[in-house]
Amino acid sequence: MRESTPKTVYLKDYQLPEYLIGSAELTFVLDEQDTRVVSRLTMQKNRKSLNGNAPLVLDGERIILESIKLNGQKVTANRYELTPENLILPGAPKVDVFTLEIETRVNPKANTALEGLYLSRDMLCTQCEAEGFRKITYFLDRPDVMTRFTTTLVGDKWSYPVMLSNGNPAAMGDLRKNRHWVKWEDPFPKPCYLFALVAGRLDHIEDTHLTPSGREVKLRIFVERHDLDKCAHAMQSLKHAMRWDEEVYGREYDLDLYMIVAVSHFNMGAMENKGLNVFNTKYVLARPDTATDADYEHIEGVIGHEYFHNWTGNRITCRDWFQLSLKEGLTVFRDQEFGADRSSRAVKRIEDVNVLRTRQFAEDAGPLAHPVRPDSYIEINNFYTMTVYEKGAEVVRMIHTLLGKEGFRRGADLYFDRHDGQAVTCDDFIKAMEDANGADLTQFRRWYSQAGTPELTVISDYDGKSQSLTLTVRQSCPPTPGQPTKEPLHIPLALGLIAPDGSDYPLQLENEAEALGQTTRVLSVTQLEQRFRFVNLPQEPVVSALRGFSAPVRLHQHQSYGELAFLLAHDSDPFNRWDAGHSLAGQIILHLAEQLIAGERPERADRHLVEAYRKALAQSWNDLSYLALLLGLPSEDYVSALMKIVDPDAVHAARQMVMKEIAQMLENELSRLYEANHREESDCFDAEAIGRRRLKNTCLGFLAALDTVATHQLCVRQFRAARNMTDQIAALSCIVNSGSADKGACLDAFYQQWRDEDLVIDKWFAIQATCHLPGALGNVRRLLDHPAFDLKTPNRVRSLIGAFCQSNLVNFHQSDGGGYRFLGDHVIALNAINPQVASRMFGPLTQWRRYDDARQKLMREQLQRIAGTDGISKDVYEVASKSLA
Ligand code: 7MF
Ligand code: ZN
Repeated sequence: MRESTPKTVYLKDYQLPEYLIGSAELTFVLDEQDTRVVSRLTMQKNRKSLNGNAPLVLDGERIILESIKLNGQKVTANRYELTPENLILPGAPKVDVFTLEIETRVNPKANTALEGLYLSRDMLCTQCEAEGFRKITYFLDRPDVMTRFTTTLVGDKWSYPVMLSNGNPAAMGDLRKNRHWVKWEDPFPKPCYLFALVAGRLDHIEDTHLTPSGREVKLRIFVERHDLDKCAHAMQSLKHAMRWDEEVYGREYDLDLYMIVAVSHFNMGAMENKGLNVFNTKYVLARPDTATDADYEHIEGVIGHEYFHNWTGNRITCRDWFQLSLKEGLTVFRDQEFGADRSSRAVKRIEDVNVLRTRQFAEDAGPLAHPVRPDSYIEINNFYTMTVYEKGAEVVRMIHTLLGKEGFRRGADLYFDRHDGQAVTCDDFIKAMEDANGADLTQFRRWYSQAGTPELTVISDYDGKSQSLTLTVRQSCPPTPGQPTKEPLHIPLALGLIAPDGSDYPLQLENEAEALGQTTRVLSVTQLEQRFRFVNLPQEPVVSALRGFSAPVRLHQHQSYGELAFLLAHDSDPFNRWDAGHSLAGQIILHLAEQLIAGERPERADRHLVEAYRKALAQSWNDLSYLALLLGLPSEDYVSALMKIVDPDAVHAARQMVMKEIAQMLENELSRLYEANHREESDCFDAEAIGRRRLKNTCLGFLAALDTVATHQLCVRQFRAARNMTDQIAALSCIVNSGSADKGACLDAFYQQWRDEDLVIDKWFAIQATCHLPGALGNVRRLLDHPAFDLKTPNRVRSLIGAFCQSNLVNFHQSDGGGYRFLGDHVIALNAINPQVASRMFGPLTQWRRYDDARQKLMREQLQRIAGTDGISKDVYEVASKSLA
């Protein structure tokens, strides 16, 4: 058990900092196991703070204090106090401005939590967001303390030929004993969470970007030598992102140098440290034969995300961590739009909504539900959530929808102008949007403070006599932890009405003189119940509601299979068109699952789906990625979310049945489409080639469900001939999930081919971890002993343990609880190594209330076991205790 209950931090307790740090001159004498840090801080009392005589309380954890000097005078041990989390000078300094010089030591090699200064292979690197800087030196580790940093790195020339930090290199020189030093200056004051240093034997590629104002920016991507041939795509992505921010937001980069470093040990995706982004190798390295099309897309997205933070996060930062969505929601919205402009807008939107609806909706319906701007936390690292990021992005998107493109840009301009160089709140952002547009977002603000996914019910009533349609729209929001009741939200509801011939009606509300020619309207839903009456509709329309997924809500509409098939065939809104098919397939799978649960033996699925697919396959399409999405069946996650009590076996069996039935009924069409789009090409990455591969591999997935010798051969043929990773991995995945006799040989061949490429070996682990056949857990357990597996490497942990627990529902939930015990064991093991990774791993257990009694009991047992373990971290404690509450 924990010795004491960790303390909760509340938004309502926010107070201005009592001291500020104008500048920090840091010197690091680098060593794997004993790095010395000398920090010279220019400090002052904060005139805005109410408490002028507060003691000086610095944050610091797991560091060894050597000495302190105040204004050059040594502070003796009786004049300061050390706790596990703070260094306290009880008597406030008499003067308003003073210097503090602190010498400390840390051990990067012992730091398996990968927060603060740590070792990734031989490379020293840092991760400071949110509160990692306090593991490097004593400081005011809060985002509203913005400091000008100068960093001098001293190290061995052989071990650390490259030594990087934020800003511009200012000076360097040699020292005795084969050592050298480099001094970096960052002219922009920043919170310490944006500090970074990297040192190691690194190579780099270089390019330049010319900004509209004529600044030539050097772009460098640093990697280990053997990865130099996998950086080109990341560099192109960076250049595209820079151009996009100039064109769409009028924002350009502000230093002469932009550096990205790829490290193989990293807790998350990447980090936007000023001028020195640190990335998980997964989001930098790509070569056609090692990375899939999806990897290429993710790399561009993450490079964009971190680059866009330079304005939304770094130039303007968060006042406190409750405001995290100020930078993250906005930056995710920006990276989503960048992706939409770079490829297919419809496909990007569908992918983003899929993530939101399966992962964020589940979080919002579970014990860890919290508002986009949380009210409290125990461990801030647990609040880098789907809600803060993805729902936060949807909230920004709704503002964009309500104000329009130009209005949103005016608001953004005012926001940048008004708050540049400041640490601000979500409310400051909304205020800028309001002020620039004369808009009133008072009610809209509730999206930031109310948790839970709103339910929106749309009922339509057509009256032939008056040729009008009345829509009744109701909203409600379920209770969430700490929020039993909710106020109505301001929901932008985009919709269209489709005539029987498939064309959109021009929309005219009853109080309007004429239709304005618009076929999609955004209605503002603000009350619990509201009516909208559309007129001039000679025939009964089909309602296409929530076009483009205009609000993060659960939409309830009574639509027949026939209506859904009609929308799938005709909706002019590509998102809704896809969603109609998805929802049709989802309901048909759900119905089958319910029949299976009731002990019936359904013979076949409803014909609407096969017929709708047949129609889609007969059409000609420009955007093949879109067609691939249209044909893809909803995930087991999505179908599970539709059930009151989730039965993972039934969901899996029903989905497999539908998969197989489509393959049987449409085998010729799917085979033809497969052959028509199959090429053995290695390095073609235009949208068309990507679309072809996506469609072809979707067809292959269906055909493989037939599980015949012929389909085995088809997969093995593609696997052997593949010259790009997309085709190779798609084929291997089909093989692993089939009864193919070549399974073992293909897995071995793949391993031997790629044994030196960590990121590809991650795929090898993940593909086995997500195999839906019986026995997967046993295989996963065996793979834990594989020489390439390592609990200290987060990517490996995620590719084996994470993939099994999050993406292999049928095996993770096996009824004897083996999957739960497996996860329990590893959360406990990881807790001692890396609390952040441990705590992010057991999401699936927190959803225990959604399962049957037997599974609930087994899942709860594991949560209790975790919560009761000695030495449990704050991270894991918070998630376990909240999900049991
Ligand atoms: C795209 O947000 C979208 C989200 C924090 C770490 C990166 O830039 C970040 C960092 C976490 C979870 C998701 C993302 C990031 C982090 C992320 C990355 C790319 N400030 Br934790
Ligand atoms: Zn971010």
